[in-house]
Amino acid sequence: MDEVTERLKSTIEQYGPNAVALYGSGQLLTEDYYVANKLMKGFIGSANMDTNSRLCMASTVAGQKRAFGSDTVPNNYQDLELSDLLVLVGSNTAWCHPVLFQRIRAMKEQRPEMKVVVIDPRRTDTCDIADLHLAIRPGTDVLLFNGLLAWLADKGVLDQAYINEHSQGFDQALDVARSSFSDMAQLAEACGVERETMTCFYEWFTETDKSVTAWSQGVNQSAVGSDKVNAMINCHLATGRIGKPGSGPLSLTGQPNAMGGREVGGLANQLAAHMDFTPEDISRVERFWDAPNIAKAPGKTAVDLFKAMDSGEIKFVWIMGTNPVVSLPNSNQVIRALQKCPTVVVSDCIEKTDTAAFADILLPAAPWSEKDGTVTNSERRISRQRALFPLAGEAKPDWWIVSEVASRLGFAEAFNYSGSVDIFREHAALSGFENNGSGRVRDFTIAPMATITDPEYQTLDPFQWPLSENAYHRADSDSVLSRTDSQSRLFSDGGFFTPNGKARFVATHFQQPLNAPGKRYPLLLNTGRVRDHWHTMTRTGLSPRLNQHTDEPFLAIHPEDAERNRLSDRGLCQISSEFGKAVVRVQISDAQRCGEVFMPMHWTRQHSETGFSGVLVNPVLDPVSKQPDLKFTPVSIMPYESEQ
Ligand SMILES: Nc1nc2c(c(=O)[nH]1)N[C@H]1C(S)=C(S)[C@@H](COP(=O)(O)OP(=O)(O)OC[C@H]3O[C@@H](n4cnc5c(=O)[nH]c(N)nc54)[C@H](O)[C@@H]3O)O[C@H]1N2
Ligand SMILES: Nc1nc2c(c(=O)[nH]1)N[C@H]1C(S)=C(S)[C@@H](COP(=O)(O)OP(=O)(O)OC[C@H]3O[C@@H](n4cnc5c(=O)[nH]c(N)nc54)[C@H](O)[C@@H]3O)O[C@H]1N2
Ligand SMILES: [Mo]
Repeated sequence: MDEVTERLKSTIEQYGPNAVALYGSGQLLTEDYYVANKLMKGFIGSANMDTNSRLCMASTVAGQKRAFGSDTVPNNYQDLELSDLLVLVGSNTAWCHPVLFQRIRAMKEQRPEMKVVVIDPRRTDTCDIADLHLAIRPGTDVLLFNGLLAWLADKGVLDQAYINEHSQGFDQALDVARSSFSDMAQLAEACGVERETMTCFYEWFTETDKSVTAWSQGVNQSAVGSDKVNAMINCHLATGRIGKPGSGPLSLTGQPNAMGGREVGGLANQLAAHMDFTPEDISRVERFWDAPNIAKAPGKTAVDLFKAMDSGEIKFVWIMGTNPVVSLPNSNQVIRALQKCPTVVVSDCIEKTDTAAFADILLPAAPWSEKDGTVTNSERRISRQRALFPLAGEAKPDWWIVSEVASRLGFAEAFNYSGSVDIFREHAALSGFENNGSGRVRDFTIAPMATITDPEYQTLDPFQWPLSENAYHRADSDSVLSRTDSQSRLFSDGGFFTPNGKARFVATHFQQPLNAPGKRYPLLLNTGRVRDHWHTMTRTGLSPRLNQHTDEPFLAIHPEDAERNRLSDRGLCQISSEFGKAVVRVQISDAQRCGEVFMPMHWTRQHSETGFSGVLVNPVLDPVSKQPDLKFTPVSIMPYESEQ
């Protein structure tokens, strides 16, 4: 602790606060995240704190803020079950949100009229429940939804009253949508699907007003991810299908606390509690924290943060609950950056990881099952996580480690927490601070929780935000809180968080990819998940049973591409991109489109010397959200002969 503190102090003294960075994770609990963000942005005085949510949710955050003026998911999980048409875009729900998938499957069995459409270049296990699968050309989602908007206008199913009363910018969005294709035949061709398949989807969307569009990384992890989000939201705003039972847009978050991190300001362009770097918000947070040194402008986002380490601008980094050597694009640059950075502190619950290998100081953090706090899921529902086991060895909760360093830096008073409940109360108080009608009101509030007692926190049931003053009431002075609303939805009657209260249509121009396959790298590499591994396998890799489903890294490739490249099933192949090389086993599969290959993101140097996809992936970013396009890298492939 002293060493971390000394190095932090001397870096700040010598080079200023912006030479320091913190890189966090959607696997931290809200309380951990709150404290880390407070230390960086309020006390160290730099907004160079970003999180792996930049690789995960940033495009949804950007898209929702553009449309709604706030990072709000308007609907609930229940709406998936109430919908007549569920559109899953870029989401392998069966493998990645298995609990939700089982709910959808069960409901579909009960309600045969419910239709499911899957939009994914690959035929995944999610297609098992699909009535229609659109195996679109990667990156063409904007075009597909621009086409849908134009179709809805042509069929006269717009909700003109909703558009007039609650939105702005519709005409321009429709003009741009129309101008992005010439006719249905050309549109289908550009999206790489049969015309009949496409129009069937459009017809189904026209026929029912109970439609939910849910999406995940096939949307977010894209050079045009924010536009994909807005192209989908545009269709929902135009039909008034938002925040209603069984209809609305629904972003499926990835990590356990990818939403909670956004609530406390984990991203470099957020300050705290859904506040940004406006003069009013800066002043408000500064006063609330009594912060001596509040950051005044956004900091560096994930990929740029590591670039700044590579160029020597950042000289101290604290990595908490994430494994960037594996999960960031262009890993060779990440490795170079960590080698150059004079101080690398890593907090992890596992000793040996690809990132921990570069740590000057490795801190033992308590993981899930040993720590205590809250997380927020995709439907704005905050749940308690409770420790099941005592802390192992010297491990400590992340909030404790950060608070301890903060105290040693001289900020003991502001970080004097006796447990996660103290932090939760403070976080709740900040959410309600100057947020009751004076000035611009913020969507995120759990204000009544500011006075929650210790026993109430221990037994707290899951609840959704926003939590207005009257949503909860105390049955008597010292008993538990009783819940009065079980499902909350927003925006069905407008009430957006933009300056004039109206939602914004965003004109989404269709753009050709920057980094397209060509002569040298003719195939397109898509990366993602397998059923039984979690991310960089630091934990699932330890379980023999979980290793059975997929026991080694692979490259899925269409039979024609395999033949053209002289690859045989189960043989080895070498994959090359402009950024690096990998060697893995070939898996010939007609679930792939021709010209496109898929490789899992999970394997690391701890498990496989050569089967690691991060070295290949290009660091192409969405210009709005700064989220990297992890699904679209040009590569070349050849058989690999081992030298023996
Ligand atoms: N088993 C398992 N479950 C997990 C995780 C895990 O590691 N393992 N991680 C969790 C996390 S953090 C996340 S973010 C979620 C991610 O959950 P998902 O987003 O469902 O998972 P991915 O496999 O990353 O990608 C989803 C799909 O996007 C498709 N796709 C690629 N390009 C495009 C495109 O241009 N358009 C469209 N429409 N689709 C495209 C891919 O083919 C892929 O099938 O999963 C969570 N759940
Ligand atoms: N090529 C490619 N890359 C991707 C993606 C992709 O689809 N393709 N997906 C991206 C997405 S959506 C995500 S979310 C990221 C995920 O990428 P990472 O965040 O890098 O992956 P994890 O393996 O979850 O890393 C979590 C680390 O924190 C440790 N840990 C677990 N719990 C705790 C805790 O409570 N405290 C602390 N201090 N440490 C803990 C784990 O041991 C592990 O080392 O990957 C991104 N990278
Ligand atoms: Mo994620």
